[in-house]
Amino acid sequence: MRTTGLYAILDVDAFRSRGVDLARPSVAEQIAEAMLSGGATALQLRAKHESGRDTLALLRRLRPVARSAAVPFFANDRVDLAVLAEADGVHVGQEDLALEDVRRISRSLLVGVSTHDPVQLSIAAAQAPDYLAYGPVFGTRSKERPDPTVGVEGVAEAVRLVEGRPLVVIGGIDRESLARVHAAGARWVAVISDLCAVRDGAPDLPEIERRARAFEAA
Ligand code: 3NM
Repeated sequence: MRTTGLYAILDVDAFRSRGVDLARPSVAEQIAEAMLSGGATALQLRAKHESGRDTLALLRRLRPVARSAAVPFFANDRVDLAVLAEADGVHVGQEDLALEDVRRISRSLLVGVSTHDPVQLSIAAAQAPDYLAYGPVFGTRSKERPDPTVGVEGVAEAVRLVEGRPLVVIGGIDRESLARVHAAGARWVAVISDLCAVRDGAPDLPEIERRARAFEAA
């Protein structure tokens, strides 16, 4: 797994709030293709308010898209859905299953763990998940009840703490702030909002690809 560049998150609510319904035929697939054509090194489906059944259907639609691009595909929160959809991995938060329990369910899934302060990060790092996530770096509107922002100083601290383990930083990162995040030592950034280009009620696919490339090329 390449752990640099852009970790693209396709978020159902973020597109919905911009008037785009990912359940419509081909829409989710086209957005994912645009993100991957732009060079994203990982793809996650995030569906915080969909039913398990609807989320699984979306995961199954996106599974082949990520596979064609040979990019690891992650489900969010739900280990059961990751297994059923044959995703490559699952991203778990502090209130989801613990890493050791995810591994009891599946030995082969890649596992990423969300952390939000140095203590959580150190504890998670000691368990050696496939990657660690840290944030929010900046203010974000994509998460309900986000933890306090860690800022670029927090990114630099996280880079030191993980001692070379794969780290993705997240939260309010956009094309403008990217350089500061890189300067703090981060090499892999996860993004929702700044990839959500929508025009006339439809995803602006060339723009999504262009934005993904901007993160990837930086
Ligand atoms: N997790 P945007 S911040 C999903 O702090 C998520 O762990 C966070 O979206 C964390 O790029 C966040 O729109 C939202 O800010 C990221």
